[in-house]
Amino acid sequence: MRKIENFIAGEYVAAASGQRFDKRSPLDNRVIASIAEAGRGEVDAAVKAARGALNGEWGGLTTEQRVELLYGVANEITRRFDDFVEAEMADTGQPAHVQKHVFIPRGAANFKVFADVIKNVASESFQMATPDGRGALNYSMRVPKGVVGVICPWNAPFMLMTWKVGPALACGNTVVVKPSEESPQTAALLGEVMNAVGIPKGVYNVVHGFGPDSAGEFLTQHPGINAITFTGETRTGAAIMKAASEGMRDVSFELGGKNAGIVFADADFDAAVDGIFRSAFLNSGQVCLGTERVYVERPIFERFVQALKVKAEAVKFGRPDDHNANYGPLISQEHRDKVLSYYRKAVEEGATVVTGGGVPEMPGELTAGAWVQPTIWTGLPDNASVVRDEIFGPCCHIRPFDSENEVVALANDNVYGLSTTIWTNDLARAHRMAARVEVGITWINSWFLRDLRTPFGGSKQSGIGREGGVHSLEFYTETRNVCVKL
Ligand code: NAD
Ligand code: 6OH
Repeated sequence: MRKIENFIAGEYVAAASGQRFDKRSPLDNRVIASIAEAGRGEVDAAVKAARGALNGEWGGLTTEQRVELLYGVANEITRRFDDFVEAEMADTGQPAHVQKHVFIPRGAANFKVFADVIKNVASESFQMATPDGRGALNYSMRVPKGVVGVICPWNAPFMLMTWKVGPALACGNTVVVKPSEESPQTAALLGEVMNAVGIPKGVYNVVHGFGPDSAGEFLTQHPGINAITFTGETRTGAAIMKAASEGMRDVSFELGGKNAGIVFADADFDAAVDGIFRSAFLNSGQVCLGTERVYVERPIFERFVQALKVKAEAVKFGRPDDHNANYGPLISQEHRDKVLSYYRKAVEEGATVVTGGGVPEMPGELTAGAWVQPTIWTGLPDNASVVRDEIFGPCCHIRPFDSENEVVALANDNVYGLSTTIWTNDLARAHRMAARVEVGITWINSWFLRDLRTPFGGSKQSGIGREGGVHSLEFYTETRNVCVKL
């Protein structure tokens, strides 16, 4: 069993209270780690360390020096690749191939890409006339916001944490990170990387714990935090926004989704089935960008439902390092209870269960894990809770549609607006749809293709602000104007 400590001012430290909590494996419910729970004292020490670094060595570095250090972080993550893969697999139970090909490489890229972005930022300047005829020069500079609180979810822990820590550090801030209580290990491991590379102590700090009345809340309430960036549930975002209003702290939120996948009859059928399958079931459906509502044009509806069913029934459950398996469990028993409650609700609301709806039979100790079947429903009314709520599990409801206008209205009839994936070979229609579906991210004939320079974020209740490329600078820096009399 691992012991995971807080990481404050470059040192691994337990909580002064001695308080710890357990992390259980999603595979078999065994306790795999004991984690130090930060109290107000540890959060305060972490914020002070972050402020000290900002006012000390880190704050005095040039952009070029920071950029070199961040390249070093990316390289060191790559050197310790197997350790990150192993830690993330242990916390999430998700297959090795997803960690190796998607999530962990993205962690390294998040440092490299934002180092590149910051190297290439230009600033504006204006020459102005003055009454004495000598004139003045105005120029702007981007300065760090200060100490940034980073609060993260469990579904793609390392990728989503570094997506915030990378740009925050590139812009010259320091951070205090609160990883999810369900996925503390890669955030802890990143501390070793920071020390190995020579990132000054206090630049990167990690406090562990829960949300309410624990490290999450203590961090968001701390007056020494200048801005808060959060990925997680919309409800949690609302609580954090209240805390941030004290002291007028800025927030950046990536929140929930109930994303629509839209398939027109003219689409490349096999590509659409593959794309919707991936978008609904990757990471056992625990992806904010995932598709839980699928709309299929009527002429191909039945054929599409059958094709998706065949793929869903072909998944092979098993341990992340089992080469014969390709499908993992949910993150926890608690999350499984939530997902299974929606599986029951779907039946109560009148769904036809096309496939799944329950728990797969697992061998031996895996019976105690958080496994659920990929599930497909049809036949639900548009106001069913299963069609409206974010479930965050491996499931989708498929409904036929007859016209472009109808499917736009259906897609937009939800409080969320994170992303959509649209499948069609009609170019003009693809662009019309892109303009009309109310989301922050639209994929045409693709899904989860990510260029890290592009704006990323949600509309409606799916978020506030955009991160990615230069958009991240809007949040992680402030612009200062300097006026020089000539
Ligand atoms: P969550 O909101 O339950 O928890 C996220 C983090 O917030 C955790 O670290 C938690 O401990 C902390 N937290 C909880 N209450 C808090 C409080 N009152 N104050 C401060 N911190 C608090 O979310 P989750 O269950 O970990 O993640 C799943 C959710 O995240 C889903 O809704 C999913 O859609 C969303 N998500 C969104 C994106 C996106 O980019 N839009 C990406 C990934 C996940
Ligand atoms: C949500 O589960 C996945 C979010 C993805 C990103 O934040 C990203 O940068 O690709």
